[in-house]
Amino acid sequence: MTPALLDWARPRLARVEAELAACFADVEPAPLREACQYPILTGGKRIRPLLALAACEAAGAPCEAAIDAAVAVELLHTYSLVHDDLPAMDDDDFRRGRPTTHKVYGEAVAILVGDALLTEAFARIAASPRLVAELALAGGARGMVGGQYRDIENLARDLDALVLLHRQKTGALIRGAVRMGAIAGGAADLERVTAYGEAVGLAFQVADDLLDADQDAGDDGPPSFVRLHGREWTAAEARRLATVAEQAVAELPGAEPLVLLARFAVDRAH
Ligand code: GRG
Repeated sequence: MTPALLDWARPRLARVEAELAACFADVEPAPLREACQYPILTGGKRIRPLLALAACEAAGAPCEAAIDAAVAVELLHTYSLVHDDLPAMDDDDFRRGRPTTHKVYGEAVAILVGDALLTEAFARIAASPRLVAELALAGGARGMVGGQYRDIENLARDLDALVLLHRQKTGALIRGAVRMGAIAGGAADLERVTAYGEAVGLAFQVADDLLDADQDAGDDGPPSFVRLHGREWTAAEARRLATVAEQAVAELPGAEPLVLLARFAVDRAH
């Protein structure tokens, strides 16, 4: 993160972390509580909650107005990682540098942990039917679950299909995060933040492909932007999408954190 982004993000991250740390505190028995808290408390960039808070502020409201929306989005994101890491999906042993939830607590408990995080996400925003509808659209079969299906069924064989997959799998929740933040902040018009969220969502994934390509230089493997079009095209596309995002919100007063976050979403790959 750049110093300007860090200055803005630090107190807000502390607020989000405190809320996340308090989740499931009343759950019994203790081993279930610990299992639910494990994936929440093992780091992550928290980019989705930051996007929600930034969109709330761009709507002219204090970020506190979107804290439940921000926490809900991160809980749903974390559930998706816990389930994605399971043997039936990506079968990963490590996440964020630590053993995955199923490696520590077993597969059955990890499925329950994902279920609990997903359910808790909706409980956090239950007072707002609009936020519930946004999160359901972003996380469900029309969004993230649909994208994950396209991924595991290997349905993305050309660029258009790959873009659609990522718009759903990663993009929908990022779009949802900024829309939820803006709604919580009382925004009258969601058009610009939606265009921003769609561009950042795709930019984030394009940048992620670049990072993956750095780690795995082979030609084999699932279709990716780098495999289909090469590194140079992919890096240029990430920058183009970040610019589209910045321009979408350029005229909103208080959009500076959104602009800095759009740059962060792609710059982590360079
Ligand atoms: C299981 C329904 C279901 C969906 C899983 C998000 C997802 C869908 C799978 C994760 C696999 C993956 C590598 C997706 C690409 C998007 C991405 C880079 C996700 C990781 O998000 P970050 O980078 O993670 O924000 P942190 O750890 O920072 O929270």
